[in-house]
Amino acid sequence: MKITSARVIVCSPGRNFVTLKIETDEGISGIGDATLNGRELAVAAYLDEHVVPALIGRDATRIEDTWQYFYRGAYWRRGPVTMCAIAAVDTALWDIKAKAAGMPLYQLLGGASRDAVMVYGHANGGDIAETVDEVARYLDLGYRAVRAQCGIPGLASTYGVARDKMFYEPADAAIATENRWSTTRYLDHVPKLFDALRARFGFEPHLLHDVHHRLTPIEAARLGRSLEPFRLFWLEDPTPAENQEAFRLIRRHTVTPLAVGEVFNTIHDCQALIAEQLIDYIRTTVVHAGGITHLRRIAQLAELWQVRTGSHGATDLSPVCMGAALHFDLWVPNFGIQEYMRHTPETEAVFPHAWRFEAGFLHPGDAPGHGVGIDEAQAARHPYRPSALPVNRLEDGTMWNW
Ligand code: GCO
Ligand code: MG
Repeated sequence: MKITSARVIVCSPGRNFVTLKIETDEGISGIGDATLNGRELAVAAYLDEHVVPALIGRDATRIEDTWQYFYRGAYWRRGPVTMCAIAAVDTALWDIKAKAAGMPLYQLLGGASRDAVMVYGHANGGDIAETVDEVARYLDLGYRAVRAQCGIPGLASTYGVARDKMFYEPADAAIATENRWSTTRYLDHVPKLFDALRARFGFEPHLLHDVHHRLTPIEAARLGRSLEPFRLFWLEDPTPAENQEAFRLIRRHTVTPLAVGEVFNTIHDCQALIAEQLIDYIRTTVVHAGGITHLRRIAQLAELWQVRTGSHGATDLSPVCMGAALHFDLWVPNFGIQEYMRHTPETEAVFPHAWRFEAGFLHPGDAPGHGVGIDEAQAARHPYRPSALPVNRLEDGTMWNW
């Protein structure tokens, strides 16, 4: 089966998405997500200039060889732009192979290891009372797991708190908006939030929290310890993780489970975190970590060390990525949880999908392939709009991690 065409489709149905569509001489086509939030056109150009020309004429069934060709063949290894581009090719080829086999993708991977995939929602509010009500809303929708994010007294805005509660979209301006940050205020406030949540809901619902890379290792250790009475499912991205060794320090001080990896793009970013058992959940996902082919290698390394998966699933990961991720999740033996931030109705109209939500779980559906399509006429109605993620500064103006 030969690849006859490959096209990059950029659209913005409420937010930007980059999609690669690959067509073959057998009339079977597949799509892959290539969206890198705030840097979308860098990946589109990488695909257009450096990947698409080399795809034409290749054997569409040679997924592993194609992965190796674009990874080793680039000479310049790793990095988010390269790995998103490779992920898009890989996802589209798995889609094609599964369609050719007449199977849902999870069957090709080895079949279902569970009935459906537990997901968590992203509840947020300006203050504790509002956040508690938002968590209640998710529990009413059937969620078993909810991530809770809350405004911090004295800070005008912070990560995770949205105007539109169900569709959190941080990339909200052409030039990055500036936030201000105070670790002291934050560390004082977060335990009060989880105290209020456990007082209202008890210990049955799983509760999660995202620190969004903002603490130093010793501050993260202190937060983890102070949250221990509230038994979190996980504490996410407590400190930036370029330096994997930093987690040794956090781990020495707390038994709060740790989840890391949404900004990682290869197995080399998390090798020490996994092999030293410094984390409990690895959050790499299909689009940012080189597709199904590479995510599988990461998950299988993690399995050796009883680290479970918890893939990133924010709104900037398109429904195509979500579809592929759900097939992966249904199969992967060491599955933990899947993030699920809802997409807007405009996005859903562009990307019709077989996956479905029921009582806190997602199922990828049984359509051949990954079960997500793209309505190109709808996509054309939503042209690209430049949009950047915010930046963050300390109260004295020092640049910090957003
Ligand atoms: C999450 C993430 C997101 C990111 C966003 C960046 O856990 O959902 O932290 O909210 O900020 O995906 O593009
Ligand atoms: Mg996160």
